[in-house]
Amino acid sequence: MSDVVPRPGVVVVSGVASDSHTWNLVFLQLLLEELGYEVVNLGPCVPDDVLVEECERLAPVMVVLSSVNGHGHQDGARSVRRLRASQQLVGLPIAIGGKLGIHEKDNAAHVRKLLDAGFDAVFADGDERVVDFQRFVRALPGGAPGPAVDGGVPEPAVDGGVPR
Ligand code: B12
Repeated sequence: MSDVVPRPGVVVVSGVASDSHTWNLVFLQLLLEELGYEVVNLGPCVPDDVLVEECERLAPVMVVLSSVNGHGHQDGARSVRRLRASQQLVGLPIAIGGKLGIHEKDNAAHVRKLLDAGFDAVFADGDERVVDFQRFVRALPGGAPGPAVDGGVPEPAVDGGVPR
């Protein structure tokens, strides 16, 4: 018997508009399903209009965007502004992660830009990013079963693990 406790609500997983990679999305879907969520995976290259429409229609408990092609810092900032412009989605937890740029040295700047644009959490690739993401999800209201690993929401890390 599975020990996954179902969580209420849907999580939307999506690739950003320019990004055609898909296994990152499959990975996130499986990870969130393991945490007990129902996941709607919109797939790669999702235009902002479609992302906003689907989120308004599905009323998810969280949106998770992923980008690995190096344009995440641009696509993500534009997408989250569009999501936040919707009255219905203003307070929705929205996270992004992956390879947000091309050079690791720019991660700190990309993370700051994406947080300023409206994300609740940003997980630039590096050690422990996935663990931090799991902590973030567990700490959400009605989050995954059991207490958060470290008892709270971590500060989104920047530049490969240096806390803000
Ligand atoms: C397979 C692949 C492709 C396939 C994709 C097929 C498919 N159906 O997905 C094809 C051939 C289509 C492709 C195309 C391109 N690719 Co490509 N691709 C890869 C490759 C080899 C593997 C990616 C993969 O599937 N990994 C497996 C998944 C599970 O892992 P992942 O994607 O790395 O995601 C992990 C993390 O990023 C993280 N993560 C991702 N999202 C999120 C979100 C959150 C919230 C969190 C917490 C974590 C997280 O968790 C995941 C698991 O650890 C990588 C190189 C590599 N070895 O990684 C290059 C790579 C991603 N591609 C790259 C590039 C540049 C491209 C192209 C732009 C090439 C081109 N000039 O055309 C195009 C993209 C075009 C576009 N419009 O997006 C670069 C990106 C460079 C960068 N960002 O610095 C890479 C890194 C290759 C390289 N070293 O240069 N690619």
